[in-house]
Amino acid sequence: MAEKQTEEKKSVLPSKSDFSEWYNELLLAGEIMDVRYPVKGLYVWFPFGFEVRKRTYSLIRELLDKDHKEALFPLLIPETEFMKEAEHIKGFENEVYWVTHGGKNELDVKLALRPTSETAIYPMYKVWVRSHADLPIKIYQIVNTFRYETKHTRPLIRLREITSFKEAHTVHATWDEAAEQVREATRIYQEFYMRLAIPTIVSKRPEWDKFPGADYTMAVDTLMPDNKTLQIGTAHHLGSNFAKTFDIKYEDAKGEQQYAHQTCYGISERSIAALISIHGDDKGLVFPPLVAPVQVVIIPILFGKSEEIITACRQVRDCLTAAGIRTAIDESDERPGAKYYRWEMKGVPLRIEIGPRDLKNNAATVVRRDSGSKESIPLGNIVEEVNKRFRVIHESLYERANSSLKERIFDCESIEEVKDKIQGGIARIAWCGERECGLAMEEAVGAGILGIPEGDMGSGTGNCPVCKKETGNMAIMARTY
Ligand code: A5A
Ligand code: ZN
Repeated sequence: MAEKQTEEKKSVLPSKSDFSEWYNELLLAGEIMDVRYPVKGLYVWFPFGFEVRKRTYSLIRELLDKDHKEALFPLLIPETEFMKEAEHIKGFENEVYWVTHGGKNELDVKLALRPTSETAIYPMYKVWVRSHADLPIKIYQIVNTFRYETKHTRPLIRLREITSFKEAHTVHATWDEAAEQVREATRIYQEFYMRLAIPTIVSKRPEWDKFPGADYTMAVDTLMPDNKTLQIGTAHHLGSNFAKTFDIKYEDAKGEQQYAHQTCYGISERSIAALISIHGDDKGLVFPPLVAPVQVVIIPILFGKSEEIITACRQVRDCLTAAGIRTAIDESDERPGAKYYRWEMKGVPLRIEIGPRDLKNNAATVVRRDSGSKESIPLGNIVEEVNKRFRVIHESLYERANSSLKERIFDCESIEEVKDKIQGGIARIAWCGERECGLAMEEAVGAGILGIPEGDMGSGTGNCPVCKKETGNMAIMARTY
């Protein structure tokens, strides 16, 4: 009977090959998000999901805190400020929620719920920036933002309330310094995603797809299991566009007034969408040890008299906990199989089983969540053995994700080939870089150009499929979220 119930439970999660169904079910079964909140595009973090968020965001905080300061600006932006930067307005006006009333009174000046915070932060930067000695300024905040998205909303991926918007806003003396900061931002994001074992591609967005008000946009993308790319971070060079509208000036060494140069860069809970989608499997969540809420679960294997085994399990738990390893012990009355199932769903990287035979050998059995592989390890060395496996698990998760990405990048020579290949991932094709050719390519393919990637992936030789000119630039195209 117990066996049968477990079997039935196992069928809750659809196979990952049916990605969309699998993703939706996993959010609930893995207790990440509850999608039943009665407003479209707004979702609820379960405590377990929120813990994943907390651990994930502590990684980005750690990276930023090296030379950024965390601050907090208001959620409400007066219409008068919001309407200052023409390009920015054009980009966001259809996505803004407006607060028009205070109680029954109509407000004199409408207030926007921030869709992003340039227009909340930069009026303050105008006051804060005085001299070149005040620069650079590097501030970030982690907040909720609101976007009235009209495309299909999806938990963690396209939200109307983005709950975990990490946005950094920097101010520099020169355009070149700001450009260096944009490079630094993409390096930080790549490092962040490395720690989540997620492979990324960095590319410069085509000029028609840049952030409203920016000189240019660099984007970080990853490839999801359903062969569509997800933009999981962006860094924008704002030039002095906002500095001019918000009058952000500094006095240079010669005593002359200069407009400042700015950047901003952001990520959201899409990072967690990528984390669970890329590593998860048919049994549920799979977490890299760095972010797993529970890193090790200990399951006592009991036959009859069990005192000794329970004691050994608790000793191991205490030992691992003392070493800073997040450890749980499952002493419930369920059968081991049911326990395995539950902790596998939760993505726990390592399971330790201790039964009579293990104890006799002064050993434990460890099972890796990512590969299912089983080994016997000596109890004497448990902390070291566990930490060693954490490193191996992290590396193999990254390797597996990275080969899966590489296998789904296809070199193409014609539009027809691109159309065919993007069903299976990312198409790489020569592009002269001209706007007209790029737009024609997007139109013909029915999908976007992500950009010309950094590094080797962005260079090669070929002819632009539209104007036929020879070029050394390779662009990547994909179906996107
Ligand atoms: N101020 C800058 C940083 C900005 O707003 N940039 S952005 O519009 O590109 O957003 C930053 C990142 O947030 C995007 O790269 C994307 O990963 C994420 N994002 C944007 N809209 C989102 C939405 N509706 N739901 C979830 N994530 C979103
Ligand atoms: Zn061309």
